[in-house]
Amino acid sequence: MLMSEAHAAVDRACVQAIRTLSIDAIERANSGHPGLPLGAAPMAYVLWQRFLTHDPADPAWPDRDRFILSAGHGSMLIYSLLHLSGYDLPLDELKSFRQWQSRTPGHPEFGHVPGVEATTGPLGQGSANAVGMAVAERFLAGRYNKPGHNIVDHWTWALVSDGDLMEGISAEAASLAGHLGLGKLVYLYDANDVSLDGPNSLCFSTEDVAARYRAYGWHVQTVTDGDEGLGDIEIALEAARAETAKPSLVIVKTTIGYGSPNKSGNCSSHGAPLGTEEVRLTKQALGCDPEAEFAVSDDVRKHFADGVKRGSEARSAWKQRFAAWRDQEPELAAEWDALAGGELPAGWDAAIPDFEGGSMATRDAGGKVLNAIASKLAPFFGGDADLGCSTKTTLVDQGSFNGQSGLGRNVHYGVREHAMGAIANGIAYHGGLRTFTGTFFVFSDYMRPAMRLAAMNELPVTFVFTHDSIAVGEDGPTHQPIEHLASLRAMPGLVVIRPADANETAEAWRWSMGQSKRPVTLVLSRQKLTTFDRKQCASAKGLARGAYVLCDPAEGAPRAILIATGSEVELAMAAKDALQEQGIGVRVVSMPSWELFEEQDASYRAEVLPPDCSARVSIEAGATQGWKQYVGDAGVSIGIDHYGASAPGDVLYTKFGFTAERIVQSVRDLLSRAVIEH
Ligand SMILES: Cc1ncc(C[n+]2csc(CCOP(=O)(O)OP(=O)(O)O)c2C)c(N)n1
Ligand SMILES: [Mg+2]
Repeated sequence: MLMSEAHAAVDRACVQAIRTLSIDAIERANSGHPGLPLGAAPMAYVLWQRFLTHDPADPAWPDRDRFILSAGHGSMLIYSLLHLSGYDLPLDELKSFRQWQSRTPGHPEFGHVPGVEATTGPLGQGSANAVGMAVAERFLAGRYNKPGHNIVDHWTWALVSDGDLMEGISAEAASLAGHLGLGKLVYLYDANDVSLDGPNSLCFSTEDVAARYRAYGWHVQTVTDGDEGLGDIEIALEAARAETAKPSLVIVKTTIGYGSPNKSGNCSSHGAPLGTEEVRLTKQALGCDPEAEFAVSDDVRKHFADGVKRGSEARSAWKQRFAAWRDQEPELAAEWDALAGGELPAGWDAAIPDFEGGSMATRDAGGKVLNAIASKLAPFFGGDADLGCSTKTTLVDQGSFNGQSGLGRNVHYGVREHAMGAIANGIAYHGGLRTFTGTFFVFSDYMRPAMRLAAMNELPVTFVFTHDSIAVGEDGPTHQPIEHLASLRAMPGLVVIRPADANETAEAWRWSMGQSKRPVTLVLSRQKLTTFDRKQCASAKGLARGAYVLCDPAEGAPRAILIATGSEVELAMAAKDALQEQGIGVRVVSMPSWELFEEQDASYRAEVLPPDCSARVSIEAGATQGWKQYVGDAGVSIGIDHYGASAPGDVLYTKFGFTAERIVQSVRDLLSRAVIEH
C-alpha cells in the first residue's frame, strides 16, 4: 500500500513539520533559504521515511545509505530531517541556526553536524561527491563481499537543484556515472524552475534535462506533483531502486517556497526569510497553527521514530552479517578495521623502493612508488583525467574500475578534472579506503574548488600533479604552471609537496599515505632529475620536516644558504659546487613543503635557516610570491613571474634564468653587498 493511502494525515503532518521548522529557524536567524525546504520537503520526507537506510543511534555505521544535500543552501531541510529523525541535533540547535558555534551552520558542514555526509554549498560539488560515494560503495563491495556475505550494500541519494544541474561539474560527474552504470545512485531533482535571480527562463529555458540525463545513460523519471504527491514520489523512488544497471534521476516538479501565499513560485523565497507576517500566512495555508513556533506534535515525532526503526533493524541485521563475515575472513577483517580506524595495515609500505644513482623524473619515481604501495594495500585505488600515460599514475595490471562489480583499480575519469576532484572527495568522505587523482599541474586550476573542500573537510586524498614547471617545454605557456605553487600554498589545510628527486618522492608518498585527515598535493616533474647520492648528503627522510639541510660546506660555517624545491634543488647543488671551487662554502636546503616546515618547532627551523646567515637565495621555477619569508629582505628569489613560452624545456630554463651561473652570481652579489654594507 502506498503511503499516500496508508498514512495520509500523519505523513502530511510530518511534511508540514519539516516545512515549519525550517521557516521558523530561518526567521529566528533572520537569514537563510526557505524556498527549497518548503518545496522539497515532500520528496525528502518520502526518501527518509521509506527508503533511506540510516540509524541516528550510529550515524557512522559503515553500511548506511548516504544522503547528500547537494543544494547546500537548503540546509534547514536536512537539519529539520536530522532533528525529527532523532539525531543529536536538539531543537535548541535549530533555534541557533547560522549562529556562532551552533551545529546548524549556514551550509551543511561535514564533521560539525551528525548525519551530514558532505559539506555542500558550492553548487554541483555535492552531486559529484555522491558519484564518488557510489564508486566507493561498489569498490568496497568488490573487495569485501564474499558469497553468502554481503556486507557492503547500500545506496547513495543526492538532492540536487537547478543550480546544481547548471554547473558543469555535475555534467562531468553524471556523464561518468552513466558510463560506469552506477545503479545504486539516485538523484532527486528539485525542479522548481527558479534560481537565485529569477525564473529559469532567464538562463535555463531550452535545456531538456531529462533528455540530457538519458543521453548520459541514466534512468530518468518525472514526478509532476512534487508539492503534494507523496505517493507519486514513492512510486518513482521505488522504480529508481528497481533499476540497478543505471543511475537514476527523479525529476520532481515543485514550487519554490510552497505554501507561502505571496512568495511561492518566486525567487523572493529563495534566499531571504519570509518575514513574520508571511510565515504566519504560510503556516495557515499549510494547515498549521499560525501562532505556534518550532512546533512538532507527538504524532509526528512518533511517526519519524517509527520510520527510523527500519534503519536500526537494518543495522542490527548488518552487524550479524558482519560478525559472520569477520569469522570467515579474519585477514580481510583486519584490513577493514585498520582503514576504518584511519590506519593502514602493517606492511603497506614494505615494497616502497630505495632509489640509487642515475636520474629519474619524479613522475616516474612517483609511478613506481604508487604501484609499490598498491601492491601491498588493496583498498587503495584512484585514477587520472585521461593522462595516466603521462602522469604515471596508472596501477599496472590492476584493470579498469567497473561500476557494477566494483573490481578494477584504475578509475578512468576521462577529461573531467573538476569532477575527478569532487569524486575523489566523495570516495574519501565515504571512508574505508584510500584514493588519489592524477593530471598535469597546470590543470589544478580545474580542480581547485574540489581541492578547497578536501582541505576544509580534512579528506585524505592524494592529488598527484606532474609536468610541474616551464620545463614542460614545447607545449608552451598554456601548459606551464607559474602561479600554481603559490596559489595552492595559500589554501589553508592543504599540504603541498614538491620533491627534489626519486627518494624524496618516495618519502612524499609515505608521508601522504600516513595521513588520515589531510589532503596532499604531490607536484612532480616531467623531466629527469638527478637521484642524489644520499651517502654524500642528508637522507630524504628529512622531507617529513618540510625542509632540511641537504648539504653543507665540507668545512666552516656556510656563508650563504640556497633554498630550493623540486627540480631546482639539483641546480642549487651545481651552484654549491661551483661556489665551493671559488672558495665560498654554502648550504643547500631542500624545501619540498612549506606547510610541513612551518609545523616544525622554532629551534629546528632556526637550525635549518640560521637567523645570522642572511645571504639567502631561493630557487623555484614558479612565482616568487611568498619566498621573502624565507630569504628575508636582503635575500634574492629566483623564480618566474610571467608566463612561459613554447620551446624545449632546457632552452626555457636558460632563457628564464634558471642556471647555476645565475645562482652563483646572486650569492656573490649578496656577499659583496654585505661586505660593502659593513
Ligand atoms: C558554485 C556556486 N555558484 C553560486 C552560488 C550562489 N547560489 C546559491 S543558490 C544559487 C542558485 C539557486 O537556484 P537553485 O539551485 O535552483 O536553488 P533554489 O533557488 O531552487 O532553491 C546560487 C546562484 C553557489 N552556492 N555556488
Ligand atoms: Mg531552483
